Amino acid sequence: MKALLLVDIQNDFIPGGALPVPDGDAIIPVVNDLMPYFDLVVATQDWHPKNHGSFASNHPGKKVYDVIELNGLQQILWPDHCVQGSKGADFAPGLNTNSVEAIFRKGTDPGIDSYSGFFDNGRKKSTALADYLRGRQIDEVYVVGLAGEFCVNFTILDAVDQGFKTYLIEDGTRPLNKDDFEKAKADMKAKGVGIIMSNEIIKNG
Ligand code: VGL
Ligand code: ZN
Repeated sequence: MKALLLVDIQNDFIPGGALPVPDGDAIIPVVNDLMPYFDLVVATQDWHPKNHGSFASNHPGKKVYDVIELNGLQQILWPDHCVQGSKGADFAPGLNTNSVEAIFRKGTDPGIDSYSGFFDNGRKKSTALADYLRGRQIDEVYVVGLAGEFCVNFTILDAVDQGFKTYLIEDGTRPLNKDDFEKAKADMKAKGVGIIMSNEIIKNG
């Protein structure tokens, strides 16, 4: 069985948001068109408390994109984004959420960031996404969302690690930085991830 996993398609990650991914909103029609071809659609939501340790605003003297050590892990400092209950944390307008059967929220612990939809960055706490997928007899996971080299990339690497046959649908994502995304894709390929375009699903669906 095949699942489509929507990673962080939220207002703050599209143009006009707090941490906008260039052209991020262009994925929305692609993602909507893909949904009917899957046995299951699930989503993740970046969902930070205001005092989250990844926010530069919580580290006096530091600026956005500075790198600090947060509880023993390297942490890039971000603008405040996806604050729990804020407009920025809502799903992006136009995203069809009707067929989303479950939402996994991440980044809720102020002391640690969580790029992957499966685990926090220290791999200490699971979101139970892998068990949920297994419980639904999923063996193939197709990933779309934002941002390509961060949450999409780390979600994909954990999906592989958890034993799922994993695909990146390339026109269903956009990166913050193109060069970093190219490196991430090479890493994914080396780990056996299939990199495909949405028309390969839609035409064969
Ligand atoms: C993300 C940076 C910080 C993402 C989330 O969804 O890629 N990036 N929080
Ligand atoms: Zn975040």
